[in-house]
Amino acid sequence: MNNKPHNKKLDQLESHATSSENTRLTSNQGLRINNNQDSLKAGNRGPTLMEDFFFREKMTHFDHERIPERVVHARGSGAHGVFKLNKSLEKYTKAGFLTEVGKETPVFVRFSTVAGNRGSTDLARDVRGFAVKFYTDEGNYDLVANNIPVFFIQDAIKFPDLVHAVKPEPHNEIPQAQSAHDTFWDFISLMPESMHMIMWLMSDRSIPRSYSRMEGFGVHSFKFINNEGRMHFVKFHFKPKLGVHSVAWDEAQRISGVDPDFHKRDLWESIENGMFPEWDFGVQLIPEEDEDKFDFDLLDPTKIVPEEEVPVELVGTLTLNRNPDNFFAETEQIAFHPGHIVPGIDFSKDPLLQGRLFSYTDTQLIRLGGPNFHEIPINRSVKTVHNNQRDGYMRQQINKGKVSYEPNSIGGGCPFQSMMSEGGYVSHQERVSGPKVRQRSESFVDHYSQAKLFYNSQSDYEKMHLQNALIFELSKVTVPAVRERMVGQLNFIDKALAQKVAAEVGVEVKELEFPNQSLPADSNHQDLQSEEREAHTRVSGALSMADTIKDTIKGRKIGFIMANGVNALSVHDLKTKLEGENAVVEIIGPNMVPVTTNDGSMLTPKHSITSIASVAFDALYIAAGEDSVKALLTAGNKPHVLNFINEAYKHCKAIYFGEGSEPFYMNSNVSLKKHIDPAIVSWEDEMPENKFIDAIAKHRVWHLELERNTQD
Ligand code: HDE
Repeated sequence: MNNKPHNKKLDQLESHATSSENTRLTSNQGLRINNNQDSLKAGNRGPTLMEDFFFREKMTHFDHERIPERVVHARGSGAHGVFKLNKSLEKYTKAGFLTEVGKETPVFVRFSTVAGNRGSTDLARDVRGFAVKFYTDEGNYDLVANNIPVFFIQDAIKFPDLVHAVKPEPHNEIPQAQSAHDTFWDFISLMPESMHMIMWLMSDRSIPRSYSRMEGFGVHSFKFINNEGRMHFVKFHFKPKLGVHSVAWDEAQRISGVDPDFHKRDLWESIENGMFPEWDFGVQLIPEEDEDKFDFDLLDPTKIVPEEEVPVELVGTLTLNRNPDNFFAETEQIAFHPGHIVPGIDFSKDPLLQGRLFSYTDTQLIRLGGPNFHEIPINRSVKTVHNNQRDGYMRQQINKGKVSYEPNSIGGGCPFQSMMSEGGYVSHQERVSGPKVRQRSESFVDHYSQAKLFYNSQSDYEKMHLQNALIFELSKVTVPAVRERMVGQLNFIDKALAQKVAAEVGVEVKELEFPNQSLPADSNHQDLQSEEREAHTRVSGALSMADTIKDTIKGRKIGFIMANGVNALSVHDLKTKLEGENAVVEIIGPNMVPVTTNDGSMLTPKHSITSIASVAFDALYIAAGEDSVKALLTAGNKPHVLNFINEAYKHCKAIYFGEGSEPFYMNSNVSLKKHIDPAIVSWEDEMPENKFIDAIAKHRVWHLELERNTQD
């Protein structure tokens, strides 16, 4: 623990940490316990006595171990880290952690899926939460973000409907952690405003390779306020240093069986191995006077501000460098809230954000059991807390004195309010007026242009994946009318896409008309969805993952398949080279017995060929050595090895055939198209190790997916 990073927050947490090393067992009252094996009975075959206080205490505590899981984002993984500011934003905000260059602010980040239960798979097709708690010197600031920059709905009042629709259906609690069912698509097909989000959700963004390879977005427009009181709208971004990468849908489904903790494990292991996940933190800044400059409303959370129109300015680095000591105490008990704010940052009138400002405290009250959740160690601010709030369940603070009100004279008037110049939070003054109405602004009505912008901006293979995802999901919808309505929605986005999906899900493409009940009565919403908007052919490079590939193999996991007699030198050389570039090498043997190499040395497998699958790796090496290959070709091993190779091939991964492994190359699907495939490397290639590394750095050869998966 001593070589682990330290900061103000971690030191504060340390004072709550305990370890049982070299201690004696006690009751919760500190009493030493003499027997933890048998309950107190009337005779050794007799009934248990009521008097057994230790049994009762132990069992009662156990009976109460569970708290309700989060209503959404129940499944999560978290880590500690640090946010470092590289460029001052003083011109725009007075937030201390964003103005002092070089300043390091402790953070805790929790990633999550949204729909599934706490025990569901990491690889669900779903949005990912990306919630960051900054423990700043001015109090906690929470940026409760997602890996998708827009949301399904425009008004918070629709959130319970959305969540009810996506969660397992209430009569039979099926399906778990999946949007592919009737109620979700019924709701979505009736909510044109969700179409932009649906494009993102059906893209591979919703099946990330790891948490460290996804973007984070604040979604709403927030406000920055500087020392002069000037306001800018701001959109927050986290961009992963490793690029944005995803897995294939077929692969995601396999991983859910092979390793449902795939993302949790990856995050944990990367940090334990010192390969700290890192993101650039960036902002898009829009001066107050430019609010109406766009062809969408900045307050509408179903819209992005295209990076071509307002570039993302990178100003800081987020690094996760320490795993929690205890999952429940930290990752589970952390309580985020978009309303945890610091001077220099403020909320916009986005009606989704406004509703969130109510929901998050409310949900913690039931989940964490009362109003003192801010006192749980992981939630404590590093700035000491003083106010007149008192008592309630599980109060930790011991407030001295007899004054718990304000104004007071007995307590010397303490605690004092702070002026703005002393760091007191003052809401940005904005003139707001209007009739009391339940209405949607006309400026929120264009639901398809940005859905189309996203679709247009995808590469061919990304479009194909998106289309296949829609086909997969809608094929699970049992009500034909819902499939048909959904296809009608797609028709507003891309006619060819709608046609393809319709043909596969067995419905016709029909023209849709939608009443939009929330608009003012005199609006003609059909006009607002103008033909011209639907027809545009704009693209935005930043929306395609294909454009984010970085030249690095850091953190990639390479499986070395081998058996006795493997060529020790080849294995050693390749392993050294890959690890030199910060990749992770894991040995896969026929079983868990150490492998004896051709020079007599031993290599210990991390996995056996029957206990893991190629989906757990980014690339494969079929290790050189005739004897090793011969052993892998025996009846017990061959089908497993071939399965590894064929699956990796299907998922467009890099595969390196070491010397002697020709029979595998010839017997697998690889033999069919090797000549055109830069990610298939063999002993015959020039500088095969470099070629292998280059191929891994490109992530996948998705553009060859059709060739790899069609046999002609
Ligand atoms: Fe959340 N959301 N949300 N959300 N959200 C919760 O709070 C809610 C929304 C997000 O790791 C809940 O503590 C409403 C957008 C994350 O602990 C709850 C609306 C974005 C997490 C809640 C939204 C998010 C949550 C459930 C629409 C991206 C996990 C448990 C008005 C900007 C935080 C909890 C963690 C969690 C409400 C929409 C992100 C119920 C009402 C948009 C990352 O309070």
